[in-house]
Amino acid sequence: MPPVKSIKISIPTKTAPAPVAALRCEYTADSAEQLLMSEYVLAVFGFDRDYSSNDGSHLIDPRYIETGLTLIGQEHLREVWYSSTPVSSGIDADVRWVSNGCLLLVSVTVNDPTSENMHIASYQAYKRLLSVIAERDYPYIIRAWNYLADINDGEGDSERYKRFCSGRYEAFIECNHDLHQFPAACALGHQGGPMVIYLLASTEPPFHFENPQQVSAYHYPREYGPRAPSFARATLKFWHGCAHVYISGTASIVGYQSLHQGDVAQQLEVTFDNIERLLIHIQASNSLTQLLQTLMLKVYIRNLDDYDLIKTMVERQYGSNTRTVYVEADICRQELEVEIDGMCVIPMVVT
Ligand code: 3EB
Repeated sequence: MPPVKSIKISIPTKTAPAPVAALRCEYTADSAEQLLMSEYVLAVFGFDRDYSSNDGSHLIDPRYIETGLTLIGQEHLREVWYSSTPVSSGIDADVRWVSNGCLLLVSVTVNDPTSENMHIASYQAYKRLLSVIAERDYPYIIRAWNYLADINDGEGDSERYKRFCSGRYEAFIECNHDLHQFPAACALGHQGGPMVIYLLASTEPPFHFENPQQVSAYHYPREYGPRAPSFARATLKFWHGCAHVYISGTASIVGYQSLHQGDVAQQLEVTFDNIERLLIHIQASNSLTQLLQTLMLKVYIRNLDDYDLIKTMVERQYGSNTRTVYVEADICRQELEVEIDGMCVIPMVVT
């Protein structure tokens, strides 16, 4: 892989014709059933774990992924990914997949593992996902999403998140995955139900980035668990006519330490700062303002009581027009109250 420094991106000053992106992401109030009628819909992500608003017919479609997360302040919103070309989909050995020629999305849903089984469940889920992306010739992972119940249950090394990290790490290493090729990711706790893991993979390699003011997660010290978390802080992928930046779950961590325990407002300020520094680091000379206009965010909130404050601060930081969903979720470190992930789009000409 070429060194990251060799990429030059410049945003055209004149308005270029709108590129046809291989992948376009939105939040929508349209029903999953309606969306999935289109062969240009790659995936629909539900925040609706009791399926109450749907008749259920979409659940068998491999393009439907229920995150198990619960929305705050909004109802019946889902995330939809559109492809510029018709997609094909199927199920291989319990792995649901959908592809459009340049990208492959794979997902698994595993009955809520017991704490004792969390390590092996995570290992097996990742092994299955990694084998399907290899067999289907989309070997490069761009982004991973991990949602599991009761993520902070268990003391010390027995915490479910730490066990999850061990299984994931072992699956990656067995597949000869290099630390520096770990994808952008998030890992959050939902309020119960199956563990859901999905990966976005591609035929061409992306570029992974670290945050200059954070220790790489895969180098976290031993006190954070027997196996460090396997993820990059952000991943840049060139699609046709644009590039996407996938921002990993970002929280109030500087170096490797959590800051401002018990103070959600200060934690959020550090999170904003981390996202800004990360984007500046990736963007180098380009306009951050322009990049921020394309942001799409998920805000994970541990305590519902913090929603109003967090929403006010997020809207002040990114503008009230920024596409955002707020969800109830446990952050993987007990002392963290809030985490943000998302993506943004760089329209570009490569020089
Ligand atoms: C952190 O920065 C917060 O284990 O996949 C963020 C993103 C976090 C991804 C993961 C965990 C993960 O360490 C937690």
